[in-house]
Amino acid sequence: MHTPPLVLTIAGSEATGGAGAQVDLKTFQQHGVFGCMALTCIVSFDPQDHWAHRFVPVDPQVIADQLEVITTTYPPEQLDVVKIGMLGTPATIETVAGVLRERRFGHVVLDPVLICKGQEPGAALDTDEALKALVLPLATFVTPNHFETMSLSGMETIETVEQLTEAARLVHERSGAAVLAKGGVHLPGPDAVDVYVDADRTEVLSSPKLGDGVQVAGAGCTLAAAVAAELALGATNYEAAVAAKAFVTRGIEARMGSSAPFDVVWQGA
Ligand code: PXL
Repeated sequence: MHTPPLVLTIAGSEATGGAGAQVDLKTFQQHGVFGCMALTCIVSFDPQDHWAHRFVPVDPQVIADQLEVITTTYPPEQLDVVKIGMLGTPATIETVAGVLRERRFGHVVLDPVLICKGQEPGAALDTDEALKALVLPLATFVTPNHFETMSLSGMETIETVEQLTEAARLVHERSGAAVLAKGGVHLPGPDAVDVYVDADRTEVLSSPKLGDGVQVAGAGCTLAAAVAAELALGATNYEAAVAAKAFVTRGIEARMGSSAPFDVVWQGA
């Protein structure tokens, strides 16, 4: 009998396979980790309307049903790591937060998806506020991108590594979680800089910017999923951050193009 580590993802479907739960499961498999999933919403980009997001939430009762059978099938000693991606509505957030309070996971990796590539910022403030109030305090590891780091820290500008570091510290103080704040392509200079902060250490992680300004979707989902997989394999938070960044960098180097206006990460690199 095989006994691989397990990870649960609570995330949305993105039909083309470039983001969301599809990316999570592929990333888990690639790490030799068994994945299970509670689906929160279904996103279909609209090719007739500039790939805008068409978003349909899953009924909160159906989300609760999925989480009930998953947590009953796999007891805490078997399933101790959860990754949280797109939740999408306050009702979904309340349902998920309720389950997280009941079933205490050792690791709660939160990718605080506030908006997706191409979406207008500020479209759903009540959802953002619910995520900050109900899920952020339960997270043990958070992976905000540039925009999300500004939103979670309250800082209005993040243009330097020092500002990104200060913001990551603020998010750590607010949440108690380990924070991997992603500067990505938003800070000037040749490197994609991320900052890792936990109670004991602050580290700047740099790698060369890739892609000549091409937008690559799914990097955030892949990063957080790789962090969760590494934690399930026994890594520390910091080790997981370093390994996940390397995994995403390889996946962006090997990215896949399509008729969509953005490329996607190849998790199989
Ligand atoms: O990349 C963020 C993201 C997460 N989850 C789903 C998405 C997206 C962006 O498109 O569709 C389901």
